[in-house]
Amino acid sequence: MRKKIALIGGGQIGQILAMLAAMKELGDIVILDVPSYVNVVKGKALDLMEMAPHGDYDANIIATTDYTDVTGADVAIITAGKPREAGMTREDLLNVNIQIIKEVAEGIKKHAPNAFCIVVTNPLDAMVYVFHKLTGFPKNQVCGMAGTLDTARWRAFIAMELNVSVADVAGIVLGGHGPDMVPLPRLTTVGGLPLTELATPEQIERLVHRTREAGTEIVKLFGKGSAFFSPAWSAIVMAEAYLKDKRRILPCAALCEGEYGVNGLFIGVPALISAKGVEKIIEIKLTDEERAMFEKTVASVTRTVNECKALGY
Ligand code: TXD
Repeated sequence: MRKKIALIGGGQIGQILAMLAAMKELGDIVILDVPSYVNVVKGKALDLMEMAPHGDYDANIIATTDYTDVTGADVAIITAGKPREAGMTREDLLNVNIQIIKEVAEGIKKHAPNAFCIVVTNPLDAMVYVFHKLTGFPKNQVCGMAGTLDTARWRAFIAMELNVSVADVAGIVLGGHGPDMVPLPRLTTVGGLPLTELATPEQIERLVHRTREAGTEIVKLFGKGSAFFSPAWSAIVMAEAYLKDKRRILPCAALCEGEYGVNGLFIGVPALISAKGVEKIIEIKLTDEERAMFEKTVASVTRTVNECKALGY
């Protein structure tokens, strides 16, 4: 029997998720959206069914408003919520998106209690905290997608700057999904060689800054709405790691209980993703400077999570 992928939200990211999940034959796909938009999403589902003959995949793709249709899903990717408009911070979305996450958590808890859940909705680190709290799912079953995207952006900018293949750029970005995320130049390599020897400190500083502001750079260009191709691919990489037990090490917003000195907070850390979900958080020693930056992003995420707590979550 095919696996079942529940996509909660069939907007910009949701539609690309559906296309990629189909093209990778991850399973059958159910896209759930609100009544006022579901006909559009039904159209997207049908369009993707009609793409199958040339896309060379077998998958049943439907759209619905009804959580009973996600019953037994193996994976749930949650993009339901509002995206940013130019001039907005991710935190400006909190009040509206927290209500949406509440509804989604109830639906998934009731109908797909075994799904590996990947939250994408912003403000990411706080929304995954709320989703986990409301579902009560084990911590390995819930994570947030941000670090995988932030790392993709970091790698892409380095490849563009040095004019080399992105395939040869390896690195990691830790911390919350915001302007104080922590790219780690010390641990970044290009063809196995240290970035710190291939780029000047000024170049690295520029790359760090561009990565931190990458989401905002795109929001400014769009005016309304945010990035969708790269976020979708990043979430699919995480879903695939789980479904195929690939044992990938990916930066994810995972629940830290002492790791990196963080307690009770979801924040971007290197995680081993396997058929067990977030099998473990991998800890490494940070330099004093890296630790100071990490503490700053922890403080930002703590502030946003405290806002959720003040609202009763
Ligand atoms: O790295 C990351 N985590 C992110 C996060 C990178 C980029 C964008 N990120 C956030 O993802 C963004 O700030 C938003 O909060 C979400 C989704 O972004 P997207 O661009 O896909 O937004 P859309 O196009 O508005 O799609 C959201 C869909 C839309 O179809 C709504 O009708 C639907 O969500 N929606 C719902 N679906 C189900 N249930 C409820 N309650 C609901 N409310 C809205």
